[in-house]
Amino acid sequence: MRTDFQHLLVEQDGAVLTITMNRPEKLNAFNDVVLQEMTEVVEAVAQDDTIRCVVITGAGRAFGSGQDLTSFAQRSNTGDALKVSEHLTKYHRLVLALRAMPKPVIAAVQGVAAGISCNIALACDLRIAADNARFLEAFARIGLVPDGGGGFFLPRLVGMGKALEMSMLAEEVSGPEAERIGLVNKCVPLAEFEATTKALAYRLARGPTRTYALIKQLIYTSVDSDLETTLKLEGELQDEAFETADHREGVTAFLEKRAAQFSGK
Ligand code: LHQ
Repeated sequence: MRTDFQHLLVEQDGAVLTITMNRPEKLNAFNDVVLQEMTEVVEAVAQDDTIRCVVITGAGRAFGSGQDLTSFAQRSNTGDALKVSEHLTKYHRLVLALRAMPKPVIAAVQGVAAGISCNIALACDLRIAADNARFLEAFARIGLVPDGGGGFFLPRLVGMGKALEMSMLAEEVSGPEAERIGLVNKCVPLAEFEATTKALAYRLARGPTRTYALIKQLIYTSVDSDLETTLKLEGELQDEAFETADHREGVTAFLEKRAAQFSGK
């Protein structure tokens, strides 16, 4: 996988890959290059067995400020406007790749996460926030509906009432509040943010990776399914998990009263 990107920093340390959106002067707003580069990396990582956990974060004082509105406005002014739904299909490809990633993806959010950047964080499996985080479904401020899967993720994470409140009022939700309402898994003081993210990422990277992929499939499918269908899927996925080396290692380690050494296989 290449790592020489224009607007991303991509660093692999052991089995953890960190993708840092790197346009700090624009608060890491998504332009076409960021979107294309991010999609390229995310799709490549899915195929790379040496990577067992992915962290997505932002450089500077923000996670991301959403779609770059200057480049979008320029397009409209030059008559080069495209149908927005066509543009959104590129984001949809990224969102779907994140959800289908056969390993855990963490969004590490410090500073503002606005618009589609917020919803990219929601597409990740787990979210760590610093206490300076500001989650903003900014869309209604500019007369738009939440996109990038926001309309799907928000009610599933925080319930319909909060989802509507965040989308209609378009007010910032702080890191501590985001933890309270279930928008993020954990909010920590900014001074502990990097260490907490790292500890979680390395813990997951040492885990039973193939089983994590099956867990994602089970949980993500179940919220749109019924009990009987989910129980059937559970059986199929458990058959797969049962065959993994990590399952055998987990049981052996338990019986030998030692910590399991998972290989991700
Ligand atoms: C920006 C941006 C930005 C460009 C800050 N673009 N420069 C998808 C498909 C198609 C169409 C439309 O939408 C979408 C999805 C979306 O994501 S729509 C939502 C787009 N995002 C927004 O509406 C958020 C716009 N930004 C803001 O409201 C504020 O900048 C936030 C709340 C993010 C941060 O506020 P502050 O911390 O006060 O920072 P700031 O406003 O001073 O921004 C710093 C700089 O970053 C500033 O540039 P400057 O040259 O003045 O220093 C901003 O213009 C620039 N910037 N967001 N999205």
